[in-house]
This record gives sequence, C-alpha cells and structure tokens, in this order.
Amino acid sequence: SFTNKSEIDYSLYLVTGRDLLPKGKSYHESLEEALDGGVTVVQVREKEAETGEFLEIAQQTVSLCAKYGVPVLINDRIDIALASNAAGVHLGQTDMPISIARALLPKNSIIGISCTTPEHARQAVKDGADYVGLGAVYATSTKDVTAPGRVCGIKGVGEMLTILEESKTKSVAIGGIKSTNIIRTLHGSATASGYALDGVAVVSDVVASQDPRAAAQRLLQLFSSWAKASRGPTSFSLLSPQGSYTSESVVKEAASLLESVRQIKPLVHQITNNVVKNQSANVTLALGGSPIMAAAVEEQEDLARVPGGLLINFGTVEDLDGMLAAGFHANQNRKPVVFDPVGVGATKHRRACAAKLLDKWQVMVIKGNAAEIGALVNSDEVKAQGVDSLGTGFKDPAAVVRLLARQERCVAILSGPTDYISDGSTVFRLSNGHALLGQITGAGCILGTAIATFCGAASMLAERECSDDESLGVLVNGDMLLASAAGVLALTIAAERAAGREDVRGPGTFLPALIDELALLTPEIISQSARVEVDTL
Ligand code: 3NM
Ligand code: MG
Repeated sequence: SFTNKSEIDYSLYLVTGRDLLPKGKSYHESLEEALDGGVTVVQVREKEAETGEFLEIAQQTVSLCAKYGVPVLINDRIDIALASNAAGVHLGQTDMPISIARALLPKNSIIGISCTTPEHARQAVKDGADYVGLGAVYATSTKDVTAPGRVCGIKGVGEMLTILEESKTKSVAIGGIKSTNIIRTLHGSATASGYALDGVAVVSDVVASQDPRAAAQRLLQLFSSWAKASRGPTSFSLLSPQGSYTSESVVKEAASLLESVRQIKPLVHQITNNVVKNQSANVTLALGGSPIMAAAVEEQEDLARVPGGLLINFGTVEDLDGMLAAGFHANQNRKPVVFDPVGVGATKHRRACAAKLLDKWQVMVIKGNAAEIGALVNSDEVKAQGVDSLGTGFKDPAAVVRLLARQERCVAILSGPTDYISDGSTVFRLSNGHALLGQITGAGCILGTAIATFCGAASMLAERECSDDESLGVLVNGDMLLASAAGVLALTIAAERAAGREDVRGPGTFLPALIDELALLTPEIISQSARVEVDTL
C-alpha cells in the first residue's frame, strides 16, 4: 500500500468502466494495457456489481496495479477498500462523509471527493480531502450528468481551482475528457496565478478504446507537454516565449512579420459581422493575406485544417454555432483564434454568448475597446453605449489588460488612443493611430482582422521553423504577443499615413486610402513610424 500520499501522481487517473469495454477485450487485458500506457492512478468504479463481485474485481485490480506501482482507489465503498487493501476511496457528494470515512480507513488512506460547484470545493477543503475530482467538465454519456448545473464547464473547473489554491488541494478534472480537449481543459481552467489541475480522469477515452495503451500514452504525453510548458513565472498565456522584449526588438520583429505575411499569404478565416465583411476581406488582402468569410458549422472542421488565422467577431451575434465549431477545430489544429467581442457589455445576450465561446474554446488573442474589455473583467469603470465605449478608459489600463490576459490565459488587447497589449506579464503600449479611425464603422473590426492576419502568419512561420514535433507548441506556435503588436502597428500606422494624404478629406475618403496604405506598407515604414513602449513585471 501507499504510505506517502503527497507523492501520488495524479497525471492520468483512470476510472474503470467494465460496461464500456470493446468486444473481445477483457477487463484485465484492457487495464494492463492502460497501465502499460502510463496510467498513474486507478479508481475501481462498479455501479451494478454485487458486493462479492465488486470485491473480487477490486482485489484483482489491486494486485495488477501493484506490479506497476499504481495506487488503487475504490468508488464509494469503504468496506471494499478495506477488504481489498486499496490505497483509499473516492466519494461522491451523497456518499459517506469524509470524516467518517477517515475514521474507518487506515491512517494515510487517500480520500477523494467529487465536486461540481464552488461550495463543494470549499467543503472538500474544510473536510481535508486529499484530492478532488472536478466535473463534469463536458457532457458525457458514461454517467448521467443531465441534471441542470451538473456540467460545470472549463470555467467552472477554474472557479473551483481558485478555491483549492490556498490549501494546494490536489485535483483532477473529469467528464468527457479526451485527447482532443485535454490541453484546452488544462490551460483554460488554470487560475490567474497559474494554479492548475494535477491531472485528468477519464473513463471512455481509455476503457472504450481497442488500444488502451495508445490512448493512455497519448493523454499522458499531452498532459506532460502541457505541464512542462506551463512551468515558470511568465507563462500565463504560453503564447509568448519566456524572453524579454524591448521596444526596439518589438518594432524590428513587427517589421519583419509584415514581410512574412506577404510571403506566406496566410489564410485568414473570419466569422464576422455583416457591417464589416467587405472591408475586413479587403484589409486582409491589402496586408497580403488571403481572406475567407465562412460561417457554416459544416465547413469548420475542413477549414481548420488549412493553416492560417481565425477571427471570431460577434458584432451582430449571428452564426454562434459556427463560431463554437470554428474555434474548437482551430484549437485542434493549433491555429490561432482571435476573438473580437464587439459590444459584449451592451446586452445580456452578448455576455452569455461570449461566456459560451470562451468556455468552449481556448482563445489566443482577445481584442476590445475599453467597454468590451471592462465587461470581460467585470469592471464597471468604463460605461458602454451600444458597441461604442464612452469616456477615456481605465485609471490603470495596463493592469486591466494584464488581468484579462491572466483570466483567459491569452493575449489581451485594449484598443484606444494608446493600445495596450499583454500576455499576463509583459505589457506593450503602442501609440500610433489617428482620430479618423473613430469616424468610420468597423475600425475595431478591421483591427481584429489585421491581428488575425499577423497571428496566422506568425504561427505558420513558427511551424515551418520547427524541426520536429517535439518543439511544437502545445496550444499554438509562434509568439502571439508579438504578432498582435505587429497587427496593431500595421493598421494604426497605415491609418496615420492615410489620414495625412492630401486627397483624404474625411471619413469617406479615409477608408479607401487606408486600404491603399495597408497595401503600400513596408517593413521600413513600420520601423520608422512605430511608437512602442514595453513594461515587464
Ligand atoms: N464522474 P468519461 S463524470 C465517473 O462528473 C464520472 O463526477 C463524473 O467518463 C462526475 O471520461 C464521470 O467517459 C464519467 O466522460 C467520466
Ligand atoms: Mg458515489
């Protein structure tokens, strides 16, 4: 048995499910292959078996797992745990209270409990649970989680992690976790200070597999690469390298990225609003990218396989299902997802849609004006009117973008007379632009387009430069902080130049001139005109 509880590795926690075994694979065979694939903890879960049968399965499991040095926990049943000499139990909210289980079991037994709500998590900490199972993260058919509030989502897991953080209570997430959503689950649930899950618990992804060894290996490999990438003090987003930036280096890289955009011609897939579709496509073309405006759910999986960037702009909040699917598939393919939550503070509906999107997929960049960013961080410092922001902004804009970046674990951009860009640690302040941008519709939207274009190029460039799969990023490749800055600089510098032209007499002549100046932009112009300041934590 296991005497040192603190050394238990929760990375890949297998919950058994005999009813899910594929035809022709025995329980023993499947379990042994899964252990061989790297499972680190096993919970025996038997909801139908009689006591005698449950005990027999538990005993077999304990002896097989002992060969692999893997601890076994028993679902619900203290008596079975005692009789099989298991390492402990896993309890549900309606099972034996932790204190009584603790009194009945040998000293050093492991006791874990399932939590769905922050209240459950608080109680688990109070009761001294050794670890908690957080979920259901996603809907699953393995267990009935159809009751309202029973699926907590990635954000729900994150809320519980903030409660566990102080006591450093160990945790795994459970419910619908697969190799296709594990990275997103781990990254998206980590707290603003980086407190994260200790592992993931799965049933069907391993148990229902014809090849449980490969299924376990895949999950463990993904978990490990995420855990490795997320270590370190400046890794809130994992979207920028842990290096330091200077204003010179940012300008130099931005200029060079323009060259890359023109060479690579990234596909920039945009699901955007009807007001700005045409000008967004033209901005993409002018920069050197290749626009596609495709919103149907059915085409998202195919489009996501084409490298480039994805922009989701919900200015008229249509195509929500297409947006959900697009971001999900982009995540699968490590394609950067740029989110422009137009007018998110304006209505309850928009807030709900944004929450849905941000829970479904991992965003790489969020861009908004003061009212939009304020709504996303629940600040009422800045008031909104429709999709426009009123007033000049925040007292401490740098702190606000840093906060949003940490909250969503992405790059956050606050646009305005000065644009603030942060990955949760570094903040860039960019001060190019022109007041005429405020007089045309969709200036913010085309800023999103420019950012997505540069992010697409940066990710494709980085992917080409990767010599092997090992050095590929877990979420996306390329430096999304720099790419975001490059996109903002390109648009704002082109705006300055357009506004300065003699033939531009107002907003009507400004827009076509802006498209021209984007097309005429060169790396040299960026180098000469960019105004960038860098703050590092
Ligand atoms: N407990 P799969 S969800 C056993 O939310 C279990 O407490 C859950 O199975 C909870 O990995 C669940 O196949 C089933 O989705 C997880
Ligand atoms: Mg139970």
